[in-house]
Amino acid sequence: MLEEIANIARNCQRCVVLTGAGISAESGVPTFRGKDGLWGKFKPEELATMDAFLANPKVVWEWYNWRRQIIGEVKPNPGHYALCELEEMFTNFTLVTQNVDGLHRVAGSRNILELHGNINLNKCVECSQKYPDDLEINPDDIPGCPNCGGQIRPDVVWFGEMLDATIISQAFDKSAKADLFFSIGTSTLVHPAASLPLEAKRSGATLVEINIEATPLTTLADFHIAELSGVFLPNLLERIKSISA
Ligand code: BJW
Ligand code: ZN
Repeated sequence: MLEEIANIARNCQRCVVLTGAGISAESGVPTFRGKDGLWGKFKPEELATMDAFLANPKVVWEWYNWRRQIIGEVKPNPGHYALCELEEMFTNFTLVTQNVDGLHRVAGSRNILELHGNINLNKCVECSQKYPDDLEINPDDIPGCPNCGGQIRPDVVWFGEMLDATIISQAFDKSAKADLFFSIGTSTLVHPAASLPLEAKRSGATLVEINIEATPLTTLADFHIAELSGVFLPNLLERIKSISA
């Protein structure tokens, strides 16, 4: 399969990659679902919704501070770095990520669409004014917005909230025009992100899924690679390079 995908990639111009929590798992960032997932210990509707925040901002902030600490200590892994190099091999390349950890940027990827925000940024719950990423939040004493007095929250997209309209529309546009689409380390359960590979496939792209487990996308994908992304992606990169050499 490696050989076949590398050959297809050589002949494609417009590549879109969708990543999820699985690509950062080998860096030590917990995923959301699955046996070691965050949601095993916490219910998403108790933490990643505005209702949860309004009901118990202290618990929600404790959870985000815990995740910020983990993310602050980890580094990109070979999967992230392979995607940086892959970016240079296509005329048109877009990296769409659901991750809020910023590791693609740290690794050096350039053309990134962050669908669900960035965990290190903050905004006001009332007026949406953004606040700097070095603002440490004490869950027992959450600061008020200097503009309006509203509470400060993480600048991420919670369930029931709209994604940034420009970013999601760019992601759909690129997906519809892609000739090659990779879905990497995502359970493809959360919409609208989960619709992107469907859009690409509908428009004729070759669909490659890299996930250690099967997902709702697996039966639709042209290829399912049940390997760690941090192992498969560097191998794929080397194979593509050897074809072009
Ligand atoms: C590896 C690996 C390794 C591990 N190598 N693989 C249409 C149909 C049904 C429902 C909806 C719909 N449209 C909207 C909805 C509602 C909702 C939704 O989708 N619900 C579903 C759960 C049913 N969507 C929304 O609410 C979205 N908003 C919206 O649509 O607005 C319009 C609207 C407004 C009002 C009413 C209705 C509609 C917003 C979704 C926001 C999601 N937010 C979160 C939290 C972000 C902030 C934070 O991080 O705290 O985003 S939830 C969480 O899930 C996070 C993730 O980005 C997202 C996706 O998870 P991901 O990345 O796929 O991770 P996992 O853990 O699920 O999977 C990891 C995978 O990796 C696994 O498969 C492993 O096997 C694999 N793996 N190691 C390769 N080394
Ligand atoms: Zn405000």
